Amino acid sequence: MKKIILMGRSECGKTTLQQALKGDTIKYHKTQYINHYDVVIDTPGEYAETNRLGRALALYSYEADVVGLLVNATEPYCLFPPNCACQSTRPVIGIVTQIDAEGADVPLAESWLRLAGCEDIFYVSSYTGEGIWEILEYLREPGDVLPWDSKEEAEKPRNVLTTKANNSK
Ligand SMILES: Nc1nc2c(ncn2[C@@H]2O[C@H](COP(=O)(O)OP(=O)(O)OP(=O)(O)O)[C@@H](O)[C@H]2O)c(=O)[nH]1
Ligand SMILES: [Mg+2]
Repeated sequence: MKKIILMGRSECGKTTLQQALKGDTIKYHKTQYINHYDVVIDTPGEYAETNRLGRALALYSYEADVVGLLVNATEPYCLFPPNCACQSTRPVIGIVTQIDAEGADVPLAESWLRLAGCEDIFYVSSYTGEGIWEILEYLREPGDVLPWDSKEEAEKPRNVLTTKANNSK
């Protein structure tokens, strides 16, 4: 698999997407620092929100094959400046997350990602599994065995154990 680094503001769904891609049960976990999970580099939203910390993201992007910029479909604004994708030395894809959520405005999120310079854009719900297969297919390399054998398997609704709202920790 190509290694992907996920970037986006806090609560856009990076950690949940990483769990959904791996077929794990969804459990809320606030990302505190940059984590490598096999082929996914999960980053804290604060790193994208804070100029000084953003440099860590730039550095870590060199360890990835692909950069994924995430925008939650319910977000009222976008962090990514126009054409920021051209600063990357890696291909940059856009990922619209939480497309199942109430009030999701997918075309608006997509337009922000296009403005940021993303040509390939994916649309996902880590809860329902929609769009997960397309991302796995994009990341797949010859000889890879995916956690799922088919689109139907990959896009089954996930078991959501805890969310930010009901997380007791
Ligand atoms: N409805 C819906 N909620 C989601 C989805 N993905 C994530 N969430 C919820 O959104 C909240 C934040 O998700 P996280 O994956 O922790 O967000 P994050 O981008 O990793 O946040 P930080 O670690 O703070 O940077 C959690 O309560 C998730 O359960 C989705 O596809 N649909
Ligand atoms: Mg996280």
